[in-house]
Amino acid sequence: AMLSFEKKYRVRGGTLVGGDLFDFWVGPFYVGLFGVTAAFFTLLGVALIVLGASRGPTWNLWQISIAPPDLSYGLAFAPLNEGGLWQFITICAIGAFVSWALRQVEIARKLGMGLHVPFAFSFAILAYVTLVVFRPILMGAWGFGFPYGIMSHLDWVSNVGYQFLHFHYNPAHMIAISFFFTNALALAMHGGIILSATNPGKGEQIKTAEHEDTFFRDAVGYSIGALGIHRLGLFLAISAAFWSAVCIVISGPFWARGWPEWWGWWLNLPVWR
Ligand code: BCL
Ligand code: UQ2
Repeated sequence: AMLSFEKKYRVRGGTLVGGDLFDFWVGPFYVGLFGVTAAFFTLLGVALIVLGASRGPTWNLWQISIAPPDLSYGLAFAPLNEGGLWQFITICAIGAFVSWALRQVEIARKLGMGLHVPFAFSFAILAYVTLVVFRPILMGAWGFGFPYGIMSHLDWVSNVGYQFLHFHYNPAHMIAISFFFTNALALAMHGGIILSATNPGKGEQIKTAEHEDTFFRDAVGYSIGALGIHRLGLFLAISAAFWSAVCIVISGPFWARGWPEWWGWWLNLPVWR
């Protein structure tokens, strides 16, 4: 069923390409050209994953893994069974993610809204593309991408981490983690204050923005404000993804030794020497 306000907003236009061709809805979902391309890449990608699993040694969901080509293939196409599937699946994944972002743009344009959501999602895509395209290209082989599997991708993260001896010493990794944690703090504070203000005691009135401001001024001497907290949250979340992309793209292309050693610049400052 359609919600009472939905009909009013189901207007034509706002499409980037394709004009009116796919400008319609299926149930609650807006379609658009990019809905079609997103569905296409998703279905094809998932089918290729199932094909890869069928050629693998197990149907155990946790152990299924589709690996990138051996490093010896460099940046060439590999045979399907030797990483070629991974290459096609990667193309499908990027096709689906980018389609999804462009569909968000079309919906936002249709509604006359800002492009903040697709802008934010593009940072998640950036992190993914950095892992499976930019870094492998900079390193000279698709084999530097991570394998598509639940346990296998964890093994990859652990292995790559230990190749750099102690990944916690990667300065961009430090910044990324700090943004992730601060983001959790900010969302916990925000979710907490909103629920506390909208769930007053029995018989009491719902509390106002001034109550929220006053709570934080009493508690920590400062309130960032109702609009401010959303700007802060978006900034923290985007920064977390951005610095994640930075931390992995510099590991190898920029710094090929252990990360603890990178901090030699500090010990070598003239002040100490
Ligand atoms: Mg580390 C990376 C935190 C310990 C080695 N590490 C990361 C970062 C993050 C992090 C900063 C991963 C997030 C990310 O990239 O998001 N690491 C972290 C923390 C600790 C930690 C908090 C900790 O100890 C408390 N790391 C270690 C130890 C090392 C180590 C010391 C291993 C021994 N770490 C590494 C390595 C890497 C990281 C190696 C990385 O490569 C990774 C990183 O920075 O990657 C960029 C970005 C988000 C994405 C990539 C997701 C993209 C999503 C796409 C666009 C959409 C998906 C849609 C989906 C399929 C659809 C689902 C449909 C559903 C129905 C809804
Ligand atoms: C706030 C405010 C909100 C909020 C939150 C705050 C009324 C409803 C959570 C408090 C935020 C502060 C003090 C900034 C914290 C900074 C960091 C880096 C975590 O003031 O306005 O709106 O939800």
